[in-house]
Amino acid sequence: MFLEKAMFIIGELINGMYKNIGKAIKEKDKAVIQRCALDQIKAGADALDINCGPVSKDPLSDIQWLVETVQEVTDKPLALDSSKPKVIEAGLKVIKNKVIINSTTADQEKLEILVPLAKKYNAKLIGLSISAKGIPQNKDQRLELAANIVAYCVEAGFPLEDLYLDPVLLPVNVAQAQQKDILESIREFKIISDPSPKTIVGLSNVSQGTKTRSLINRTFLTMAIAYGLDSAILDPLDKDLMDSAITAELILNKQIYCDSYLEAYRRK
Ligand code: THG
Repeated sequence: MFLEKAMFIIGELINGMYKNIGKAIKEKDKAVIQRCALDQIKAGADALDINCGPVSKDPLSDIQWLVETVQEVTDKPLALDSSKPKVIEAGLKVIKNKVIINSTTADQEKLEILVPLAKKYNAKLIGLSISAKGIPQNKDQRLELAANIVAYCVEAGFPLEDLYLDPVLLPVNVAQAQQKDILESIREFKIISDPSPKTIVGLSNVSQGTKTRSLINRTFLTMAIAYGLDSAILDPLDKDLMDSAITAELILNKQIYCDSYLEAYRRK
């Protein structure tokens, strides 16, 4: 049976925003970081996001320490997550595993640095459909910014199959009227060019500040998968969330049904 490619899952938990990780970075406690890496992989993560968090005093050296610490226990791809190109560049200097640059915006000054770096390191690149002017308020603005990123990559000879466009999820409790437009952007990003770019979301953004986080995350993810989502940054330790994702893919013929398909996925 021919199966379409399954979703690419990036574990979000190595992020200094989480108290335990922030503390481990400060104290250079390798065991906490390595356990967090291995737990996420065991739960089905294909790659790991690496983010030193908002309070890091020395992000250039912190990201290098995180990358080296994680590479001691896994050869899965790492997503270097920072809004500062200098921090990403520092992480790239010590990378051995496959790498994803997370992320560029549609701003010229970021594209100029990050697209050549992605080429140099053979990295996949996440492009956020935002700019210094702010977060778009509708689908047309998201598409315009995404198309700018695609055009830059074409011009620079960066392969579009390695570009992941991110509409940037907003919390449903503050931006409820935007959610449908965000879902539709996922479908429309795919038809900006041929070959298609890929699509990705940072899922947990959608439920920030709400009281039913897990339910909102898995419902949004299921719907986004129906709109053609290729990849997500999420908490793979949320078993209900992973089960929903695997089942949505089963319905789309991206997983083979057997009575134990959930267990079979985790043994992949
Ligand atoms: N797109 C891309 N990358 C991203 C994001 C995105 N990287 C960062 C973020 N968004 C995705 N990762 C997270 C990680 C944690 C949370 C949300 C998104 C989160 N944290 C808890 C909170 O803020 O409530 C922290 C709780 C705690 O301290 O335990 O929700 O959109 N490309």
